[in-house]
Amino acid sequence: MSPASSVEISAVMPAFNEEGNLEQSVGRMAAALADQARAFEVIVVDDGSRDGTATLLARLKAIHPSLRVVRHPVNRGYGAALRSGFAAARYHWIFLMDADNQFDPADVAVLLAAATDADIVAGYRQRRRDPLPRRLNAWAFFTLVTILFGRLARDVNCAFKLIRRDLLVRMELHSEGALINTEVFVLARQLQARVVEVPVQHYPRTSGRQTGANLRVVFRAFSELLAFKAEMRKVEKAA
Ligand SMILES: Nc1nc2c(ncn2[C@@H]2O[C@H](COP(=O)(O)OP(=O)(O)O)[C@@H](O)[C@H]2O)c(=O)[nH]1
Ligand SMILES: [Mg+2]
Repeated sequence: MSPASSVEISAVMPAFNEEGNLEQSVGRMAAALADQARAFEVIVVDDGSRDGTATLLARLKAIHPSLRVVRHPVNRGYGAALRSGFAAARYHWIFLMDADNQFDPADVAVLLAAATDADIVAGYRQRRRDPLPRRLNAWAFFTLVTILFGRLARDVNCAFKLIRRDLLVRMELHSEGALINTEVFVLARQLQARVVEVPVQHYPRTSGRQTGANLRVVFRAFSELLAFKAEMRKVEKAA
């Protein structure tokens, strides 16, 4: 038994049109958690996928009893998907990982090794394996977030982190889109949560399409960001 095997983990994996990735990412996640956790569930949030994702997930449920599927009838966005996954989660730790095989779920061991005195263990990508336009866009967003909110984390949008569920339930999260990670860190700071950061490996996407640099996604993230900043100003003034 590994030293981490007393933990209970709900993995939350957002998926939009990931039929080429889910068999592998769900299989690897279930295997990693069977190895590392005393109890676990794998929650995939199918955010209105229009490819074969829903059919594939139904088939995977027969193979992996730990798999639970939450489905949005229409696509709502990354933040909405995470919030649905968080709401469905039952265990002590929530383990966020994207469904696109850009992370290795076995690296959860690296997060767990740092989890004892933490409320959030946030991975940061040592070397980000994304195309240049995606990295530039991420840099611009990260810079703006840092100007508006100060330093939150080394890699705010890294989709590989452990969050205590009892912390998450105290957060009123509203993001529908990619702002969700910023919202989590800002509220974590308000709640004086303990955040620990650890380096993790990142891999190129080999199947399906990245949407993280779509203009619609980017525009929504920026408009949510400005609205959230205005909201936080009001909260600070009232305090
Ligand atoms: N729920 C939801 N998930 C999405 C959406 N777009 C992408 N995803 C998922 O979010 C993860 C990251 O998406 P990706 O396009 O690879 O973004 P990037 O890695 O940040 O550039 C993947 O697991 C996608 O399936 C969306 O509109 N809704
Ligand atoms: Mg990705």
